[in-house]
Amino acid sequence: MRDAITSLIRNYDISGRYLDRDAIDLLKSYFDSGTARIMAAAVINANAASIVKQAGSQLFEDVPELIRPGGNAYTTRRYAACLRDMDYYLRYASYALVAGSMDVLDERVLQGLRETYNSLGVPIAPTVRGIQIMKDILKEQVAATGVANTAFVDQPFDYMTRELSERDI
Ligand SMILES: CCC1=C(C)/C(=C/C2=NC(=C\c3[nH]c(/C=C4\NC(=O)[C@H](C)[C@H]4CC)c(C)c3CCC(=O)O)/C(CCC(=O)O)=C2C)NC1=O
Repeated sequence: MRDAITSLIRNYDISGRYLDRDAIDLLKSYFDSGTARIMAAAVINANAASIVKQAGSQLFEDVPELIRPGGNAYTTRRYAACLRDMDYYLRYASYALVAGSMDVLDERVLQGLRETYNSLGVPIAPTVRGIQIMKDILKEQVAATGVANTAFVDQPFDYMTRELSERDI
């Protein structure tokens, strides 16, 4: 599992280079955005349960057949599994935000996930929708703390969305 710094150092070490202009620019942007990324992690930590709950309610309102008989989130067990998955996505998004790298998502979340979902009949499209709803809720909350540009918050959520919906296995 790598963060932005360890990935950078690794790449430079492999080719035996000193940290050049590009490396310095990358480092600067990583540290300049540090406070905002930490703020996002703090917001997630303080509000995770309510973000998941709110996003779940919104998702089931938008796609009510999920919780009707025959729906994948029907029965208490599967409903709980669905919210637990949303919680995983949110928690790992907070790690990726702090790391400034999506590596943790590849390694801990996305590997084999599509196969698991396909074999259990967990529908991808509404899962992606749930991830996007959490993103929107989080962005509003991060903005409310005074962070001017919340675009960086998109990254892990969009990454998981993309990998879940497009990767061909
Ligand atoms: C940390 C990384 C990680 C992830 C991501 C993860 C996902 C994950 N979700 C699962 C199940 C599940 N996931 C869902 C999710 C949903 N169903 C819906 O209709 C909705 C669209 C969606 C919620 C948004 C459901 C309902 C199940 C249970 C399916 C079943 O057992 O029939 C399973 C099968 C095993 C289990 O039930 O625990 C895994 C491995 N596990 C992990 O360790």
